[in-house]
Amino acid sequence: MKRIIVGLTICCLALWIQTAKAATRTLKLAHAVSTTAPYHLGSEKFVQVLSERLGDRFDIRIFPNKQLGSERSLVEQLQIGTIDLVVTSTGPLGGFVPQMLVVDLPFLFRDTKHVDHVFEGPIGQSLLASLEKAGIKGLAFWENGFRNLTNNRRPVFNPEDCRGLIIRTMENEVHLESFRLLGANPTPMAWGEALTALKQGTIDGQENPINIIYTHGIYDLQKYLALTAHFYSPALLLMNQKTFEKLTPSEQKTFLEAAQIAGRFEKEIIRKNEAETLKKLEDLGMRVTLPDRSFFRRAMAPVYQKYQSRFGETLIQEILETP
Ligand code: EAX
Repeated sequence: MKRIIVGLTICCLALWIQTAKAATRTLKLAHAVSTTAPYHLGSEKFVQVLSERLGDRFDIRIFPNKQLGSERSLVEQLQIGTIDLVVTSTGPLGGFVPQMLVVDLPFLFRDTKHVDHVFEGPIGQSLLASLEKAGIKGLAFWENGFRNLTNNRRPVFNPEDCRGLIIRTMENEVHLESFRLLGANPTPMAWGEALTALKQGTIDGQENPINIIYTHGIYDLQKYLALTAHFYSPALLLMNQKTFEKLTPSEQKTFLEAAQIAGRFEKEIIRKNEAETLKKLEDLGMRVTLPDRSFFRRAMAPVYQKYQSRFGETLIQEILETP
């Protein structure tokens, strides 16, 4: 009799564990940068915070380094739900939600303090909300950083030095137009294709934040680095809207909080390492120039006239006037 009770208890326990395990929901998180880059470190932080707060209710599988595709492709897969979460720059997002292009305007953001005031305030919230009409839940703004220009042809001190350079840009019409105004020859491509093109020498240059230039070995492929900081490039942790809506209200709150915590962690990594990483790039042989950014700002300014009718002059003014 005792044996039967013990046997039954073991069976019930095994069944309970099986059921509990079955309740674990697997979610796929993807990004298109290396596993040493801040997006990846931020993704690991996000998973850690969720696990601390929700135990093993969710199994978040991270697919790094373009394993599941380029940033634009990852957002397309997110929309149809084959990927649940994506970390991406806003670069390709203008193709999904046109008003996101506003953040890609040249010299729109003064510094990281201005960036945080905009994206942690009502403007940031309204931009996140604008993603929902595309089936995308923006969990939080993270950071890619201020973008700088690299090339293999010449040191860059002013816009004239960019004339004729074949520069890869993200698939972003504001970025393309801005570089055309410098007299460069911009060509849009996904990040993976850009790395191949740099290796093959079919383009002269590219532009990216210091952390991307370092974590993707651009110092081995490009000689000159001009600290133009011509665009601020936000990043986002995105979730498929329907998958987010399937979460309980408490789980949704936890996902949003974990995204914010991981975003602050990711930004801090970028910002506290910027000076040290720049020094490493110089030690690795890159010749760094400090152009007068006002010349670039003036040369790129006409792009505002072209796009403010799209986003509304008010939004641009609100961003510029944010302290
Ligand atoms: O999001 O494509 C780019 O240049 C991005 O800055 C990079 O993939 C990180």
